[in-house]
Amino acid sequence: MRKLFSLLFGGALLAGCQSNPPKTQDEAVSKEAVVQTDASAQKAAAPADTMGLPAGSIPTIGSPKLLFTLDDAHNTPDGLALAPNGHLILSVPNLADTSHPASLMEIDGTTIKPFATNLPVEPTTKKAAPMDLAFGPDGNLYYAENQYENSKDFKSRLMKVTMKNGKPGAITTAVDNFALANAVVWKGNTIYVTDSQWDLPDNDKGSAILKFSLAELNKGTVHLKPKTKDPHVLAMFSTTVNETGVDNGADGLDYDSKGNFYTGSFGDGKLYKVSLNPDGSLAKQETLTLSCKQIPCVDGLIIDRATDLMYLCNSRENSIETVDLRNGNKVTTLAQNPDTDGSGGKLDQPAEVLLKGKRLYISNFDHPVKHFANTKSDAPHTMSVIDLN
Ligand SMILES: [Ca+2]
Ligand SMILES: [Ca+2]
Ligand SMILES: [Ca+2]
Repeated sequence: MRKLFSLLFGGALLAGCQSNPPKTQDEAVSKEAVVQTDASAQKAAAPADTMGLPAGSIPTIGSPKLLFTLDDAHNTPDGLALAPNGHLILSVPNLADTSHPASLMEIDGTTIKPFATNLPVEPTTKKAAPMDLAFGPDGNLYYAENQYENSKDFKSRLMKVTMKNGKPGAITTAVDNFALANAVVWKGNTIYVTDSQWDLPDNDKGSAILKFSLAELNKGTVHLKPKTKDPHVLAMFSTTVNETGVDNGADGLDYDSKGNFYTGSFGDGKLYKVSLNPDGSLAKQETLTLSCKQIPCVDGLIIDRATDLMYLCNSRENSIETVDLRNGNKVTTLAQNPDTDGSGGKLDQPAEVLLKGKRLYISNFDHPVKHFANTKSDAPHTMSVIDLN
């Protein structure tokens, strides 16, 4: 037993936790500058935000680079999908300023252009609100919709963009009656979708992962039954509401090299692992125990299945964290900034990440709630990248 303990302890020591010493003179100087700025800011801000993030508590780590500055008509970039031709598709729900219609953009290297601009609005809210998106095995593009900020009455949808010769064609409703459809991922012929507000009659803090087969979607629009454990529900979660007051649950979604799914809660930061039986039904769901650092808020995430390293957006603390799923769920902060407007590629409430080769693409959502490091939606509206080595 003692040997086991010493082995475990030794392992923990070997794994080591981040201490973030400045690596270069520039970094040392900027770290110093942050400390000085925040010390004066703390005097003014501390009394107003004692339950949240004290001013000066957010360090500068890493140096994400600016990829694009978007205009005011594209004020809230969010979901990212890798297209079959290697381009990226970006969703822009414009939730920070809904006077501009939502759209999809296409990214080819360092250029960005409109991809689909006339997204079908939901009939009652009169808005489109695309979030995460992914190409299916049928070659078509599917996007989740977040109508929750427009209506709490289960108006969100999963939409299908029919692709023809690499161009978007008709856009139709694949599934309706979500509360807040958020992330999507295809695995084989099944699409998995998180609903961050899948409440039940006895639990208004509910959220869920739901799943749909391509064969079922091909038969026509699927109508979910709100406030029930609909047959499409794979796993359900419950959010413990903290001082942010946010009860949104399951958000980002991906799977590891063994086919286990992971989602994280936006409201309380819990990370969940969901394992399936060979027939696709739920085998087990568990809350991950993290080492080195706790994460208070999980937005978009992606797993590099070559290494089972997860990259996730810690929206509240304005950072990108990695979670090493093969090494004790060790959390390391890859990049972090205090409150910024996004200038120069600094993080501005990251919401979604996509890994292509060694480049990590980051959408800066910049649409905060209370007690977030990011305090306001502001121009510039930006995409950042981090080149991994
Ligand atoms: Ca709720
Ligand atoms: Ca901004
Ligand atoms: Ca901002």
